Amino acid sequence: MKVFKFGVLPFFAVLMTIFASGHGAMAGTTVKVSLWDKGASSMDMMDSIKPMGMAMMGADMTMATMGITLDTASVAAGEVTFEAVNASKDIIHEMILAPVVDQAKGLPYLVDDMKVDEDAAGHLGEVSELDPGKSGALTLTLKPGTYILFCNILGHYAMGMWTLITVSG
Ligand SMILES: [Cu+2]
Repeated sequence: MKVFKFGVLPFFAVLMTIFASGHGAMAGTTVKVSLWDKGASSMDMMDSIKPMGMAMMGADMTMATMGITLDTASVAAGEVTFEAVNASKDIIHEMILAPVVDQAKGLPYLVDDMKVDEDAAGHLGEVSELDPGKSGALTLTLKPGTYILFCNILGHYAMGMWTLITVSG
């Protein structure tokens, strides 16, 4: 019996690893979210460009110096995990999810605060304030529809830091 004692623990470790990965595969879809910017000067154009939040007038997204990029534009309804990475070298970013009620109207925006009104936007969850290089995850059960992911650090939404994702039934 002594001979087996040494073999039991590694065997258990392998078994647990298989169980854990099998469980993960059944837990819905994963979306990889990159929160990026073009460096510390990304906010410099804040006063000279037109705001680039969703449906903001005159928005030219090609001018964006920060943004959110997803590895997929659509997912199936059900459990969805957003794995957010702050790819910036020097700026804090975050990721907030909200439903899009009317793409033409955009999100309720607090002009003086330079932020989206998160409560009025129907905020569903977030990975808040990630330091450069840090990551975090958000898991939600989503119904079919269009959703927006945005960063609500002061001024970032209007600088173009948002993207859409479609959840299909
Ligand atoms: Cu940001």
